[in-house]
Amino acid sequence: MPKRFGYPRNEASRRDKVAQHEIITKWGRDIKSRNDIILSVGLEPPSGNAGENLLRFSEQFDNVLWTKGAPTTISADTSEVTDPKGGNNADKINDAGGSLYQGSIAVEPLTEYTVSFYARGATVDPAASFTINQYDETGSAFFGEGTVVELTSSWQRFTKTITTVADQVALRFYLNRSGAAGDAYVFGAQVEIGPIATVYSMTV
Ligand SMILES: [Ca+2]
Repeated sequence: MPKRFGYPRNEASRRDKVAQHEIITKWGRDIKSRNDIILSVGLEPPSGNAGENLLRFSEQFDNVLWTKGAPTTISADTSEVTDPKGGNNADKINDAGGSLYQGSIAVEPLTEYTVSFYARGATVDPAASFTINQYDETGSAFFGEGTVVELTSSWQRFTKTITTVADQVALRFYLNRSGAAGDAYVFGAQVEIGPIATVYSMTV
């Protein structure tokens, strides 16, 4: 039976987590009543309920903490598109194929985490796509099913909930573009504990 949350031992912190869990759970039910799938597109949570974003450099995919698998290269802060927050902080992923990941995300075994990111294609036809992979860095292995998301010429927020495997203490946020076509734009990646994506929280 997967744990939904690993509560810290500190009592004040535990109470905060419980309160946050109640908010998140309520919002999660609202989503699931409309859209009972692990992948949600274009849904934004109510503001002010941000979970902790476990990623670093959440909108700086050019940073060395993001590994670029060939032939992927990044054009940072492109002026070709306006990012979902109205700025020019979105990054362009050049070329189809390749991969983009950030590793060493500390997690607890058998616990739900939700990954999310904003993306859009540079062209609609052929549509660009990503596969959201599940990767256990502790055991150096993919697990479970990857989820393919199709991009359009508009920004969408994609989310996927992953339950870590036994003994797993490190996860990768892992996007694969194998078989994809076209360039793509990305922004605002997040990994957080729990079964839903809360409001995006930028990290450096
Ligand atoms: Ca950027």
